[in-house]
Amino acid sequence: MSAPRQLSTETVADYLRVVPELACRIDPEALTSIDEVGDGNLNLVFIVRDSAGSSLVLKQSLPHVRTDPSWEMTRERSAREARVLSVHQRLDAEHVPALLHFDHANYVLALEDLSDHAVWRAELNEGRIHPQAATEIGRYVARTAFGSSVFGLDTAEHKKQIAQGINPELSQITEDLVFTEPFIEHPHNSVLPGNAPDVAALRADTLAIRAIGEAKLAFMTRAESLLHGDLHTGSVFVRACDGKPASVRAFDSEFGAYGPTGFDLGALWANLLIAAARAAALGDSDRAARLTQLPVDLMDAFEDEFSSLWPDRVDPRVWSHDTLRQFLDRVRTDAAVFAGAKAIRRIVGFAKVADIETLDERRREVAARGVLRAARELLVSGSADGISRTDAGEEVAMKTTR
Ligand code: SR1
Ligand code: MG
Repeated sequence: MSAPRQLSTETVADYLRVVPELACRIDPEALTSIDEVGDGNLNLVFIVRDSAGSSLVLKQSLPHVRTDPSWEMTRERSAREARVLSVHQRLDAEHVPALLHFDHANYVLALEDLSDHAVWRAELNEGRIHPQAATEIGRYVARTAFGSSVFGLDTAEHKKQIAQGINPELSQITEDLVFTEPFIEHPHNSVLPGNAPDVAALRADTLAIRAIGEAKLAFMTRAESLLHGDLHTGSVFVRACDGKPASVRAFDSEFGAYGPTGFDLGALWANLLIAAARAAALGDSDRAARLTQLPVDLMDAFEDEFSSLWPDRVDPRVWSHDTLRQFLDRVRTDAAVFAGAKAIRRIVGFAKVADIETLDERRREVAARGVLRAARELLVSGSADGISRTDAGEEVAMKTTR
């Protein structure tokens, strides 16, 4: 087997010439632009356009973390992403980019070009909220969760899907980076000197340590549905203008694996909490208050959509309305707990977020402290009470404006 071709802006045209499956999508002899736009931690992303106005995205994994070449990482993550995306596309095509082709030999996904969309995190950081995105992502999680769970698949198919859906290396990264490293001394961690006492308090907090341990156990053992796996605001595209229909798409599902359904919801919740902390730190309490509403919208939309699918459950003989209610209550609690875990990792651990990092040092320290305190409450209480208009985001607003 030959070595994978390495894509660059210089080699994309040659690459396209040898992929017949893409010949009807784009003309390699008439390319007008090839832009490398990857801004995540891991991969190369090229937007390719031709003179007929066609375009597509080529995404290629590297054998290491993009931002740290000494950190080796399996390129099989491209195959995991292609698989998760194709399952999610079947279950909810409205909320994911179309997968046009997957070239396993070269670890290249060809994807629908969504460059008329913007990354939600960037929009939030510019003060544009796109509140409908929380509702749409709630629906996306519901449809993909129901359709990949025992409720939506017959038992033999479900077992096959779980076996095919494992993602050991990237799941371990989440186990380490989210559920372990922020709670111990680790070279991946860093905080401002002013936040060191906040982190020390968290690590000395026996209730927080117990809760993160339970959350890690749940993440590692509860294979409820095929998760996106990394559903933060930087993994969501939004389009809300230009005369085109509104559109919200979840992309970048390379961390996808079976896990607890509340994990994806918690990931988004955490990043909305962080967005609220940024707004509060900048003195915009109105925007902070509006952002605190979004986890409510997210969870409500998830529940409404999941409930609407419930009549199609595989086994209505024993899965009653009570089963649904108990399941939804547990997902709500899980989402709160995972939101706490995911918010803490973005403040303390590897892979920080622009929402906080682009603040000046004084505001960053205050915002980080607010996020850590709110996240600790979510993590420890795991309470659906946390999802209210006086929820953790507002807590952040209060603490960061004091
Ligand atoms: C080494 S990967 C670091 C982080 O980037 C991704 O976005 C995931 O969140 C992962 O934890
Ligand atoms: Mg990513």
